[in-house]
Amino acid sequence: SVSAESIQPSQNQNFVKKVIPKSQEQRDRIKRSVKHNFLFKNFDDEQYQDVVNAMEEKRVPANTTVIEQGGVGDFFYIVESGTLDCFITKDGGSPHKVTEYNAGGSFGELALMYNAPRAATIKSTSDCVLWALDRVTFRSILMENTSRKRKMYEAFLEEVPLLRSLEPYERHKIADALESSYYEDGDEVVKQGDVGDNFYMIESGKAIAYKLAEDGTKQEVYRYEKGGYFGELALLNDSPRAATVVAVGRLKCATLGKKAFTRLLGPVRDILKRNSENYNAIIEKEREHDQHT
Ligand code: 1OR
Repeated sequence: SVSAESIQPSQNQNFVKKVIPKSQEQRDRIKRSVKHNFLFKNFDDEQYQDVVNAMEEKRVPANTTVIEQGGVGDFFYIVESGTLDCFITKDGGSPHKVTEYNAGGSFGELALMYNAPRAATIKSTSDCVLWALDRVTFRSILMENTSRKRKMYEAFLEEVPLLRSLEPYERHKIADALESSYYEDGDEVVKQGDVGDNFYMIESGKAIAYKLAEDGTKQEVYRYEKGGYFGELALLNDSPRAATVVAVGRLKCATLGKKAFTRLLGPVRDILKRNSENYNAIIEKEREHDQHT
């Protein structure tokens, strides 16, 4: 299993930067490929240039094994185009598919981060254009960010009831994509009627959800505390925000964008849906209550 202790980022500050010459056209393609990849967020110009310089273009035909489970970790990969499947073989079992990748996806970071054997096999399902980043550059530049975030959110994500059924690795991927946001007492985090593009989990503090009736009266419908979540409905149903959520005291939320929400919370989609049916029950109850008073 993966342990955080084996990570020593930035041990290698004076490494000789690797430069593989590239055309402007290749640089443009890399830029498009990493645009939506969280691992490349918050890079300064120099870090970004160092990473782009070190990348190597690899064209692989369909049905090529790019990474073999148990093998030695040499490269981290970013997908420019094409599709790949990821398989895991447990002791004595047969390979089962755990995930897939397409343009903008990335894989192969674990063996480089933890000096561990490859945890999975990755095989192309169509012709692919990949950008490979060597181990030294990965460890020097990409790893610091990645391991910092995984560590920062690890304890919190373990405490979120919604995510309990996920594998540790699935929570790591969520950590990569999270951003924290802060609110003061009374701030509106989401507003009823707005378009929704984020999902929120409460890291600390409290919040209350209100529904606005047509006559302008506010009705409290839900209270949240640490480990609770909101903002999923608009993303699940492509609908406007169904309620306004307001911070009670200082509030800190871990947020996921819509794309990451869809991709990373797929495994708990059923739980999200099931829980959201409770909202209707709550609102029905309130309504009945109102009618009888
Ligand atoms: P790597 O360097 O070990 C194989 O090479 C890559 O497969 C690995 O890095 C990850 O980038 C990727 N568990 C471990 N590795 C995974 C997983 C995974 N999925 C993709 N990779 N699990 C599946 C989670 C959906 C956990 C299964 C228990």
